[in-house]
Amino acid sequence: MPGESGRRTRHDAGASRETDAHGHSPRRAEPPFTDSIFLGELTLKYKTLTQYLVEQQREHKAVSAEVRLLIETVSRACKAISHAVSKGALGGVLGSLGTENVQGEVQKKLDVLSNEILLEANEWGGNLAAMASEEMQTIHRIPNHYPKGQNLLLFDPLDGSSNIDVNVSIGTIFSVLQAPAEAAGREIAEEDFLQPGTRQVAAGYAIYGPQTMLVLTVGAGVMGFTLDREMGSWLLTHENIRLPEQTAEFAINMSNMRHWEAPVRRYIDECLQGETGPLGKNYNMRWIASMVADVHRILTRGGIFMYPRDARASGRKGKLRLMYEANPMSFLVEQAGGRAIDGTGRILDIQPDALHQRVGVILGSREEVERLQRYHQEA
Ligand code: AHM
Ligand code: MG
Repeated sequence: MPGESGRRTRHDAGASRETDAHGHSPRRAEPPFTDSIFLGELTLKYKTLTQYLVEQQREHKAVSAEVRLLIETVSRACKAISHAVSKGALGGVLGSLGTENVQGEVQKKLDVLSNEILLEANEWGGNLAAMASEEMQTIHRIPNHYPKGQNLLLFDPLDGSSNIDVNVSIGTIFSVLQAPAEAAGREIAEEDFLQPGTRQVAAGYAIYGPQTMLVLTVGAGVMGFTLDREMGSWLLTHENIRLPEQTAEFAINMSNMRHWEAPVRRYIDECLQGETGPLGKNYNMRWIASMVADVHRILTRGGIFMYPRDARASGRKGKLRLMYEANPMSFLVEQAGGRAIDGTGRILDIQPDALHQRVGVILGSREEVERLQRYHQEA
């Protein structure tokens, strides 16, 4: 069988070999199928991120030219972060820096490096008004010597960074908003970022795991691109990711159980009762402690992820940050057919009051999230 594109693939190699009258192959060997031919096939077989974005801009009007270029720049920065992450000890990038970020968390060398990579890559492109990051106290305006655009970029440069040194999947999360009309002609302020998640024009994450992937939405479904490391291209390998409506797999940090609110306790208690309990099925549990990896699993095979608010003073509003963790992930999950709530309400509807605001997060397969929402309403 020739390859789909009509070109030959590795698999074709034996099929076309001529035989002599005795059924033996002639001594002249076929030219070997080199890696470059094979990789060429790969790039032809899959759509690239650039092709996908150009189509979304031209045919579906789902992205503006500015946002398209912005996503391409973010994705290029993610390639550089992926490279640094994969070097590990050899790159001298493991370990802590001895500093704390605005949340009082110890910064890893790779947290800071990833933040710098994203800032540098995005400063000069002319499509941004300002950026905000988990690793920076306040917003980063585009310096005056660069042209400015209409968009606001928010990111968690390296989420799950407690997992860096133990070689577990981590990732970059990003969200794109537009500067409000009233900001035209003046300096962008932190308040201009305080928009509900429903206003996001794009969101996504890059996951640095056994494969490096970029999972993206521009409001037209969720697309997964795998990084072809040899060619340096993002290839569309997971088109229109959909989340199963039901699940029997939950993700939560069980060590916080004594602090949970009653509705979360009730739900987990019911899951643990298995098929003889009220939910009538046996549940499995997974907790990677890396939101990108947990959400990626859920987008791939369903499930429910919870980092709920709890009774601790520190947990009262949840652990995860609304603007650059919960909102982009909720946008992706909803675009894939799932749900995302803070307990009683939809995360994307929350009007933020601070850049680094925390929020309870419950997201994933529709039926389970709706069940938890009912439990919160009944409590
Ligand atoms: P980070 O942004 O400082 O890495 O914190 C966020 C991470 C999430 O990726 C993950 O879901 C959660 O923290 C894990 O927290 P815990 O260690 O309490 O289980
Ligand atoms: Mg984070």
